[in-house]
Amino acid sequence: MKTENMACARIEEAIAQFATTGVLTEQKPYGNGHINDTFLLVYQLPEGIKKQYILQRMNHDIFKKPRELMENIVHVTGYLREAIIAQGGDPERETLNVVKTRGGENYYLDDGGNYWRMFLFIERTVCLEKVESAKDFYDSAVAFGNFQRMLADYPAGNLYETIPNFHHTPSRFQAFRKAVAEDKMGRAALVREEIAFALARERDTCVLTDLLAAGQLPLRVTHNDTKLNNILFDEESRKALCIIDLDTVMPGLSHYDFGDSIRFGASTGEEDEKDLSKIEMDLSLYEIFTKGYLEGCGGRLTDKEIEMLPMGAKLMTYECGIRFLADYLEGDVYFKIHRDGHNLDRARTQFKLVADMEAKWDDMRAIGEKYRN
Ligand code: ADP
Ligand code: GN1
Ligand code: MG
Repeated sequence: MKTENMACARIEEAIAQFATTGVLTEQKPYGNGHINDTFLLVYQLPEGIKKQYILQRMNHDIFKKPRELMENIVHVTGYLREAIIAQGGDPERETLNVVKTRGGENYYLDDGGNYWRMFLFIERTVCLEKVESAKDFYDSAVAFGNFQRMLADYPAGNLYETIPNFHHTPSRFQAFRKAVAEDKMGRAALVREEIAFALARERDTCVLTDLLAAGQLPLRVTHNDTKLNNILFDEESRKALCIIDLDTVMPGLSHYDFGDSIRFGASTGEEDEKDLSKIEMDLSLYEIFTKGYLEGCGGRLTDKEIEMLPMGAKLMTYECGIRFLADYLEGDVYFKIHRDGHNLDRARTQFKLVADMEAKWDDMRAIGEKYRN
């Protein structure tokens, strides 16, 4: 059996708990997520057939209540499954499928306090770290819009809030300010310019939450982590097939999903690009995503929601930037890093994008107007 870089000593014990079939032949770390530890498991079935699973050690530091989180996922995927079947789709490929433990539980808690879960591996798909064609991005927009539409009547009251105030930008700003004030690693002096950039935009942070509080924007069921690598494309047809990473499905604003997709996918470079001259917010990708997302939502977004989409893009990008920068200042305790200064590089791309959006603001607003009807 091939085992590369096993981060978790208890993985063998965890694997044995789940209701898999066949003989395990390979296990390896998988994907580029910043949060959970993800592994691909390959099993051999009779007659040369292979079956694959995704095993994840959930990030218990970040997700404090894994039982509630898994209940959310089981309920949401069950709901999506019905909708997919009703529209003649394939529920094993178009939504995540939780593999239960042999005892029928949604996850396994080992003696070391690690929470493990398993999904069917969705075969013959590609996962993109960067937009490769405008069509991919358009398809992802329709898929995230559809996700929103399919969950429009989901009883939001049944959802646990897996990370309180996840996209509450004013709270994120307070946390950022605290990280600057504490300066635990003595790094603040190295990033004065970035800190000043973030502090100068405090006034923006409460725009969306104020509109929500005033009843001018509706609360919906949202994904909240809609970056392009949280969607799987069918390898053959290249269609956006399945939305994954459902850990943060919670009540939220449509702007959170729209904005997070823009910050990641409409950028001309990767999230951690060191050469900032390569980073811009591509206006044509912004337009394509706006068109696709509104189509996918099926005309359900209100005029006010559409008017505020540019602010969604800017705030989600800004918020992610201050989260990366705060993590850099706190010693890289939240997002996985793969090199020194990784979180700082990430923060810088986000701020570059924010500045670019500010320069393109009138065009972004005009695009919203264009697709309003
Ligand atoms: P994180 O929260 O750490 O981002 P994800 O749930 O997004 O974790 O998983 C990390 C990566 O693993 C994804 O970007 C994708 O490449 C891959 N992945 C996750 N679930 C599946 C699945 N069911 N089938 C195929 N690939 C998957
Ligand atoms: C994390 O889990 P992943 O890698 O898809 C983070 C998002 C950030 C993103 C930045 C639960 O997403 O909020 O926008 O990194 N997820 C969580 O790349 O914090
Ligand atoms: Mg992910």
